[in-house]
Amino acid sequence: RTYNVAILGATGAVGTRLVQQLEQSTIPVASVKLLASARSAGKKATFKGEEVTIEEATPEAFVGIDIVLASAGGSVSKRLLPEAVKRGAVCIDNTSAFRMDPEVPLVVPEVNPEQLKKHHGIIANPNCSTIQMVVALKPVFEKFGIEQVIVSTYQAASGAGQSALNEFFQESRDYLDDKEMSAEILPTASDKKHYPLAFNLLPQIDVFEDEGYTHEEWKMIHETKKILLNDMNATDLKVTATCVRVPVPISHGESVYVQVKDKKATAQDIRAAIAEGEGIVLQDDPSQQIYPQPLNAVGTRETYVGRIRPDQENAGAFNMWVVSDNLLKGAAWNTVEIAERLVSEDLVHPQ
Ligand code: A2P
Ligand code: 11C
Repeated sequence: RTYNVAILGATGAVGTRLVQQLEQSTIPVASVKLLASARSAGKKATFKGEEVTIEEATPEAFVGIDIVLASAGGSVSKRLLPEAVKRGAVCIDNTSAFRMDPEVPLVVPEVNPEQLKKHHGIIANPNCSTIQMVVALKPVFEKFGIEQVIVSTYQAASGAGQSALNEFFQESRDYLDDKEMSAEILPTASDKKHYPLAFNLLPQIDVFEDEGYTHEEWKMIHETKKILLNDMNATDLKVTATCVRVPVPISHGESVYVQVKDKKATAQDIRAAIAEGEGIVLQDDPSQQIYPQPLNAVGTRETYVGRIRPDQENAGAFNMWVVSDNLLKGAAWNTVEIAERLVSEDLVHPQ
């Protein structure tokens, strides 16, 4: 059979890539509908060489749609995805709107594909920084068990959307032209103060929550537990995070410190397990200065892992460096990959 697909937020940084990834996917697409705000209605885009007119996203727009790929912000998802489900669609949502709902599977296909069977119409795509970390950790978790993860992120500007990316480019030009930089979006549109990212580092992604953690850090902690242990508050896996925005356009980097349960595991064991992990490319050869870099990851679907080394003062603990395209594996590709699995396992319209 074939499927009618709608992309919600089709003009955004992730949305335009959802269109691309769907074009390249194995899904037999009967028709595609591109939805955005009223501001974009009437603009033109293309799908597989055919012109498609962008439409305003309304509840009626989902009539006849089988699969919705959504990336138009949390409030839009909260308002429109239940309407799409009512009209018979399965929705894969890139926002954080439904991720912590116990009824909603939070899925990375390489890590917990079994959760897809439990969906009731909405499947959540995790946060980009969580996705690449759990892809890298999955083979380590399976073979050696994990007690604790301590992660520091180096997150690209595009994680905050197309307008944040444009703001970062403008600041960079202004700085080099000796002009004053002006910031109106980053660190986050939802907070009061704004600072330039160009030639800077911003240790704030999203708004502040309890105990001085940002919401991005909170997501990395609780999403990781939900994906690996199916319990967002699991206590037998400790996770802590520091999330930093860096002046890089696309692809997040992460310094991941992992303490495994099997204290006999060596760095070579960890490297061998990661080398075989699904969706991972090992780039780890210090003698040849080979390690993952954001520039090289852009436009690819894989997660790159390198700099794997033991903590020399703590048996069973390892450092590694993880890089992935935040807009593809972190968002558009993970979403389309979920849709491919739903199609191949006949889970689009479960009985
Ligand atoms: P539009 O371009 O019409 O504003 P990004 O994540 O890059 O900021 O993109 C956000 C996406 O969400 C865009 O496609 C944007 O469309 C869309 N969007 C924003 N607000 C709404 C809304 N109220 N209804 C539908 N789509 C929206
Ligand atoms: C960022 N990780 O880099 C965020 C973007 O929960 O889907 C993705 C936010 C989310 O700003």
